[in-house]
Amino acid sequence: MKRIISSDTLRTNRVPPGQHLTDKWPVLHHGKVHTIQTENWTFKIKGLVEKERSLDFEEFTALPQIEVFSDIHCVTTWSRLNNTWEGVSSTVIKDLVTIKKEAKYVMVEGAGGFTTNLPLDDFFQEDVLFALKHDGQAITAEHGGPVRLVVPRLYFWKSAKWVTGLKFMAENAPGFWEQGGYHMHGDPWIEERYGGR
Ligand SMILES: Nc1nc2c(c(=O)[nH]1)N[C@H]1C(S)=C(S)[C@@H](COP(=O)(O)O)O[C@H]1N2
Ligand SMILES: [Mo]
Repeated sequence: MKRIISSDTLRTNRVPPGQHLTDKWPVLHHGKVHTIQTENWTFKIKGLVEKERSLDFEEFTALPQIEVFSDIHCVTTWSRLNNTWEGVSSTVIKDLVTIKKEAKYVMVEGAGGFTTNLPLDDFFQEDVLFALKHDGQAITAEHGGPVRLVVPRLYFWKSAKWVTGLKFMAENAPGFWEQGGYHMHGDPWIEERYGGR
């Protein structure tokens, strides 16, 4: 399996401004914990693609997988270093559908109507993945299993739990937390916490 070291883990100071370290892994989300049976799980790729596509859990987990070593930075100020993830690289999506050239953003969708928006430049970084495992164990329901997104270089609210699909878009649009005032981008190194594009 290809191993990717997220570039932020190579910084001399790995803790962004205004953050403090925790060894624990807090559970944070809006609403309830979704318990998803893998038999009922589907991943839908919609929006600005030549042909929409849907994969079931068996098809999704048969895709080539990578391992990513990364840090987590939550906007509520905790950071957790040294996480190892396994799953499907975001770049694999490019082999599954033809993305129209007008597409510049993606809305990631999670169970229960959760959404979060990302520029494609951020979404297709080499360390972004749809994680199936964390530190060798299947992602628990509390942490967004069976499949959650992980976007190591942005605040953790962009890492959608209980992922159910993607919608490619020409224009940026705010997702769930972004509609609630979180930043449209969310770079922890320049404290893109609340408000702003
Ligand atoms: N589906 C869904 N995903 C979500 C959220 C949510 O409310 N719903 N919250 C985000 C926020 S604000 C954070 S900090 C992380 C927390 O992930 P964790 O509970 O695994 O630590 O999930 C993110 N993904
Ligand atoms: Mo968060």
